[in-house]
Amino acid sequence: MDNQEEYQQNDSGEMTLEWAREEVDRLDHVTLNIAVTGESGSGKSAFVNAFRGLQDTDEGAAETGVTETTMEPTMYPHPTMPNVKIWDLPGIGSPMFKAETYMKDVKYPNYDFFIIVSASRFKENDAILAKEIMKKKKNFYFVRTKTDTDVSQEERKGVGEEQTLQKIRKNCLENLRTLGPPPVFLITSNKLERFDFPELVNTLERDLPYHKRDALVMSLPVHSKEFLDKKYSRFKKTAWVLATASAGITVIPVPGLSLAFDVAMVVSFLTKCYYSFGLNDGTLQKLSERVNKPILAKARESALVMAIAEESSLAAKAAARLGAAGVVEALCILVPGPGNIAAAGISFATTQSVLLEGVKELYSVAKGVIEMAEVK
Ligand SMILES: Nc1nc2c(ncn2[C@@H]2O[C@H](COP(=O)(O)OP(=O)(O)OP(=O)(O)O)[C@@H](O)[C@H]2O)c(=O)[nH]1
Ligand SMILES: [Mg+2]
Repeated sequence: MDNQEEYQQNDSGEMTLEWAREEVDRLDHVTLNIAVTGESGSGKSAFVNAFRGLQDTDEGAAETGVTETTMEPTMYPHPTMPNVKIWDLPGIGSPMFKAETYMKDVKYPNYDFFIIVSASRFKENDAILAKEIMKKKKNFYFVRTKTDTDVSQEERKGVGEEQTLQKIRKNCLENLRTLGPPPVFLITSNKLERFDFPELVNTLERDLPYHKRDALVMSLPVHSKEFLDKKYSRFKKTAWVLATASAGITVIPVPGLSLAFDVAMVVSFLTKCYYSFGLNDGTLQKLSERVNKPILAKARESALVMAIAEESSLAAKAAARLGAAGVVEALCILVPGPGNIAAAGISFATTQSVLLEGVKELYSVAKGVIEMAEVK
């Protein structure tokens, strides 16, 4: 304990070991439960899939297109972050879910916020639902889907995109007059980078407590360059936190244990980053097919991407990078007093640089992918 305290005193920055440990714990345990509701056929399931970075035809995707009204809340876990859960709720006003008891019936305290989806105009039930959500002091967001269809239909009549969007916004707000009116986000689940999805994400981020914000940013698919940059800065911050937390491990008086801990942590962190940046084979393969370019092959030119894809070699690479410092650490921990602090310093600097170099490499590959796919 003495050594840990000393480390904190020596650390002139804001990040103390204790703070970093709490952060790591929060990152591991943070949950995000998102409720998606709206009328049957409005595009809820397609939205749920898009939010999870899945295509409607992917394994594990929510079924779309079939006419079947959801009779009870259905949970869809995020494919790589199981603590992020999206719930497809039954529509309000259905025989089993009366407006008066809806919130209680769907177990409202479970959700962080609600997304009310509509493909055409918002109806009275949507406004009633919003009022009920407000009463329970939860946040809600109106999402108007299938905007792509409206824009192309109007274009055929010679009406420009901006004019169509204005018309839809005006119409939505008129229908939601009694509520304020609240902002409405026009989106298309087929292409999140179009229309207001980035704005919706910014708003959600602003409203969420900060540790849930990280979970949101890390779990959403990369849909724009700006969003990739946002993910990159989150992962850089996490690298700092993890390196700070791992520095405290040097006080464990078993040579080699610190290194083993660091290797496992580096592997888990970079793997998370790899999925979050959309660099896994499945995602890249689909993208390659969609834009008809060898994106997967290009990404695999990165040794780090390859190592993560083939799991086992990543641990060996991380161990090799961290190993030199590990020997010094093992020696230092046998020496009482300031030796431990020196070891913590070495461990911190090495672990941090390995994490930061890793995340930077993955970011540069992900940026290349976006450029190749010509996502704006
Ligand atoms: N063009 C376009 N089609 C969409 C969009 N969102 C959904 N759809 C299509 O609209 C149809 C209905 O979408 P679903 O996601 O199944 O709707 P739902 O609200 O889950 O329907 P229920 O589960 O029956 O209540 C499907 O054929 C989707 O492919 C969109 O943003 N753009
Ligand atoms: Mg559905």
